[in-house]
Amino acid sequence: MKMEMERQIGIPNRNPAVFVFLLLLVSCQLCSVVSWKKEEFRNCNQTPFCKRARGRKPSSSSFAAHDVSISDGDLTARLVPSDKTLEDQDQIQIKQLILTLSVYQDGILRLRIDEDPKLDPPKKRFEVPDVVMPEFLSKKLWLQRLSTETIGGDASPSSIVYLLDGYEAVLRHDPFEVYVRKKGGNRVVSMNSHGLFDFELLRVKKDGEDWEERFKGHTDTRPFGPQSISFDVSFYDADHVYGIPERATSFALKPTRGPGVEESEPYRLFNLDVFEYIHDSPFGLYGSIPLMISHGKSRGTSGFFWLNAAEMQIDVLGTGWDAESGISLPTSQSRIDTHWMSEAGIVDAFFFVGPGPKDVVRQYTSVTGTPAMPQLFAVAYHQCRWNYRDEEDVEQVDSKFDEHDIPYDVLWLDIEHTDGKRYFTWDRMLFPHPEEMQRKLAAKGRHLVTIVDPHIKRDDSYFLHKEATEKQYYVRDATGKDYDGWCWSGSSSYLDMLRPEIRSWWAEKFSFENYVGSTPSLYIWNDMNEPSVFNGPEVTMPRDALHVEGVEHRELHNAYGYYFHMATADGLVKRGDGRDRPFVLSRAVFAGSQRHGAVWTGDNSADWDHLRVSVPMVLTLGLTGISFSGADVGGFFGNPEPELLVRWYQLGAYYPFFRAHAHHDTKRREPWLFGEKNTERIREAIHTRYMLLPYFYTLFREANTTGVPVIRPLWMEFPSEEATFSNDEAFMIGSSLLVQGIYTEHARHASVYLPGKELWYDTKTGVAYKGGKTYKLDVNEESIPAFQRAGTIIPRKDRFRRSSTQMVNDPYTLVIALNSSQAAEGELYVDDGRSFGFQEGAYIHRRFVFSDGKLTSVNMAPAAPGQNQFSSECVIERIILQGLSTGQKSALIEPANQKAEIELGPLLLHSKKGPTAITIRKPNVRIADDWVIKLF
Ligand code: NBV
Repeated sequence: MKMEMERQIGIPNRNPAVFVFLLLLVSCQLCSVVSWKKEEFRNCNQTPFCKRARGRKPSSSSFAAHDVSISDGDLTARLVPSDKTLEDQDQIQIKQLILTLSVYQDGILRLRIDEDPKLDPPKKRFEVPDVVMPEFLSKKLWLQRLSTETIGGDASPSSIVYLLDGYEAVLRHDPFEVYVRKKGGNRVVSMNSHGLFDFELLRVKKDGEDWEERFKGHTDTRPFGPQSISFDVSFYDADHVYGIPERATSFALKPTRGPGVEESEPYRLFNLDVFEYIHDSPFGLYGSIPLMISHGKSRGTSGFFWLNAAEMQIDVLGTGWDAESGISLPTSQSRIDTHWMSEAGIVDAFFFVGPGPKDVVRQYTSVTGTPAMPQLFAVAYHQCRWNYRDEEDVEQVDSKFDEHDIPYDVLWLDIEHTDGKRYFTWDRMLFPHPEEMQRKLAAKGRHLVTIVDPHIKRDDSYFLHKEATEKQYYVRDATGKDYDGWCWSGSSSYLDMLRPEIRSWWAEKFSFENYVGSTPSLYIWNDMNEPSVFNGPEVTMPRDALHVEGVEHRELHNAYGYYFHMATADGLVKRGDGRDRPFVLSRAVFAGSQRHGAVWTGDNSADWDHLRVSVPMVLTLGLTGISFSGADVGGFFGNPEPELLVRWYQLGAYYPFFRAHAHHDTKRREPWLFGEKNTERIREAIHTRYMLLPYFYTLFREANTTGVPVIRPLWMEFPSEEATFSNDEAFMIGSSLLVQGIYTEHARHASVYLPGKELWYDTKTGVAYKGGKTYKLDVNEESIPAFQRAGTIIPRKDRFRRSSTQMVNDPYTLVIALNSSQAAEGELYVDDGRSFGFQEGAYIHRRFVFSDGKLTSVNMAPAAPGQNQFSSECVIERIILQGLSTGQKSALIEPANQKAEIELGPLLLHSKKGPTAITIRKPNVRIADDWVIKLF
């Protein structure tokens, strides 16, 4: 074990004293590898800004808006404290803030509050750059007019501006409050309705002032004193709130405070490397997206996003928490109140009016960008392990997949493939021929992913460290020296990824010339980018470390990994001829990460609870823009029982990102190691994913154009069905497929709620179930329940291949499930699967419509100049029709005027029993063409 530890952390063991010291230094890290050590992390009480903010009572101080006017198309005002506790006018003068309200297309209100530059703050507060899309800024509606009136029983006037047809934004002057409401009517989202707003101004230290904060032997110098911001946000007509990943907890967020609520920690947003995280906790994990979405039966959906990268804590307040405050808000509307607290930054908040769930995700992704369009291979199955030992191991695993007829697309190499955790290098003993290894995989259409972490080994002979030191590219510590922390590579430094020129420099490192041993089939994995620092406070970088222009790490912490991910993805775009789309998997997440690649939920454990919680985790990421995500299939820590592993494959086959991964201390668990029966089940699960690749890829394109995630909560498709609002177990893939996971051992039954009024067809048996009911269904170990919604058409590719690349020319199957009007619709999106040509219109996009007894293929691609640059000879080889009530016997294809074989028979290919369906055999119509198939 000790030897293993030394190898892992690269500790020099020649000098015993140094060894003991370093061992102690990393012991916290290694203990936490064993199990979650709660005490390694701060709770709210140990976090002064959180404790202070949580202790505030409604209306304990208030600010009033003065000099409200329109300037440069925005509404602006001065916020002046009307706080009785401020002793003299000087203090009132000093505490003034500037408020700006801007309105954007599609009903988006942006609220900014910052210090007044005229009052000479000691420095500029940090505003997170490169998250808001430049296109969004051009959608600003220039406000011209302001109307002022006194609303309801208010004592002070309000200024009202137009937001969207039927909606308006309101600024009440005293005490100041901002909200969005239906024109003259009900509220949607409000801020500071309870007067919890507070804004601590930066200060210059006076003699004798002690602002230092200490935690577990670490001291935070806090040179500008406390600088936190907090306020309350209310969501109206809301039954539940969701979002604010990343954590392992229920999908609908439970209240954290209030009468009758079991008081817990607030939801924490602080990117941390939490070892062996537990499956039900408000504690923040590797990523932070400060977007909360509310949903309710009576009105629909709304959202609130605070663009701020400092530590944030959010309380969801249980009904009645404000009983003694004397504040009266409209009682005709139900409400969920929340309390947002951040350590630093400014208020830069966005209100989204919805009113549907898909409207809110569209509005949010118009601000932060829609998910990148992945290459097709990345949507297929990935095989990972810490570590595939050497080239021989890689070759064997690769050939075993073929031997066992299991498709896979990507093999992954973890940190051990490098020369002493120096990224961009290879351990040449273990991987002497990396190019050849990649070429062999590529010959079967497969790809390799290598890991590149942000900790750079402080070794003078390491080219990256040498250059970064010379160019002064590292983050500095509070004293101004290059920050030196401990990670896998031993003593390490971290690049200041906030600086665009450092990101460009980093991107260059991925060119084929610079990354020796890389070839065009190699892609990248960014781990530890929270950043994880073994000997840092809470296993991360000290908050008083310094970035460019004196930005403190505390101000941008949650976005550090985002910039790292961005620079890496950029590197893959730029390498070679710049033709291929990048693929980069990141552990740390921030708002906008969806533009740079995929995300996974980190180091989960091989147990049933972690299998279960992976669904709300992935759903939450999807709801907050990150459509391309998944959990480690099998669980990272521990050894799954075969039954758990099989269930995990069956569920994971529906995660947008589908990868098996395991810790190096676990037993090998490639799909063929658990007996013939289990291999068969896993093969079947992976094959299901491959069959559905055309459907998934179409959904990825939908996410890329609209922001609507691939994996969706049921209420995104059935917004008025209350029974779906807190369903954590089932989910939709697109709008056509409902999947119910099995989360317990030896399950023989599953309780499944099928929403809506139409039928649902079991995808394995074809049995139809009427929507609007909960069913207790028999289940076996062969698969988990999945249902196709009546009224939909799903495109598939059913032929068995080694990898997605080899399926490119394969024919399609269309599975049609008719609704009660004997109609159905579905889409198919196809492009070359790898280049950026689709952005110039090089793609096929069809809508298939079945109605009046005929199936029509309609072109959805606009007549763009590049439209003809991509074509495909692929045809549809089979059409399966479920739910046809009349007895048509023939099919006629137009315009070719040809007949196609039609067959009435059992739905299942290999079974003579069960429900029947009509199959149109070999219509062989091209997916690129317009055609109609008439049944008669
Ligand atoms: O690089 C090693 C692992 C990796 O396999 C895992 O997926 C990451 O989440 N990494 C964390 C560091 C060590 C974890 C104990």
